[in-house]
Amino acid sequence: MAAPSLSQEGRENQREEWSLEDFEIGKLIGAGKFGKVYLAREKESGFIVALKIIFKEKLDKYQYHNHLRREIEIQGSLEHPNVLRLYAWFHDETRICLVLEYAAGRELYKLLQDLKCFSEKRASTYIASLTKALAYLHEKQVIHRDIKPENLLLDSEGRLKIADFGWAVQSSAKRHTMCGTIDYLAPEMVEKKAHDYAVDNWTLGVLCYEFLYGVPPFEEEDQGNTFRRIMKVDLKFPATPYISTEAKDLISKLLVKDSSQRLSLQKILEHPWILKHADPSGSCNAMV
Ligand code: N15
Repeated sequence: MAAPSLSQEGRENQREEWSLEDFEIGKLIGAGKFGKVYLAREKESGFIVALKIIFKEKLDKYQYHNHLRREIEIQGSLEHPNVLRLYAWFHDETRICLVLEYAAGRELYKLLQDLKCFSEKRASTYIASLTKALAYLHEKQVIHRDIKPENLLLDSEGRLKIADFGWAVQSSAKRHTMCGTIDYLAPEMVEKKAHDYAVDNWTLGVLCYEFLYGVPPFEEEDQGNTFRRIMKVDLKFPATPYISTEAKDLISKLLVKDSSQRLSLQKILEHPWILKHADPSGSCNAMV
């Protein structure tokens, strides 16, 4: 379904176009450091959205204005079936409101918790969708850098949506900043070295492993041990569950220390495991 009344018609105008009055606010569906996310309905069209309400006071406290502006600029310019849309934004005296796409399915990490691990069909379908989303983002000079199950949502048809751009940066050159939790981070990130697009390819390898085995590959109680295992690329494939050789081949070609030697996004989409199992429509029934 399209969102005609929320379409992007010159972002400059959106400040005047929308206000909280235009929405019926429903249940709380998410909460973060800076604000809360509600299910909401645009009164005139009946269109369902996720409305994120951020208090300016909180932004002041954490000096977060520039960060938010950059995120809005990035996310507002993106339009891809596997990237959660930002339809519009507006603000009043005290609040900034983001009108985001509502993903009616489930949060992917909860689905993974319930199922323990995914079938090769489900895992490969999600990895293919993520790869397509990342190819689009990289084309737009965006390195996501914080892909993890917590940032992935499913829509009503079971299609995956990348939903959080909390750490995304628009990159022209290699960056030196450190961020995020370490399980999903490439060696060059945990070492705080310069990094580029290939950090997202590494993360695809981590996610592919976690989807199939139920735990990320370098998980340890102690972060120091995780760090050492990432640096050594200490990759082990347990005997159970049974996982195909092709899946392990793909994971092994993504979890490569030398970032220039990791499989490219295009090659991931052409990999035998993806070709054999992934649903081309990107849909996977999440109502389990
Ligand atoms: C500045 C902005 C443009 C980028 C900042 N990042 C975000 O605003 C990303 N963000 C997305 N923050 C919150 C959300 C968000 C959108 C959170 C939850 C949902 C959402 N759309 N749909 C959901 C959602 N659907 C659910 C279904 C079942 C259970 C929980 C659900 N949450």
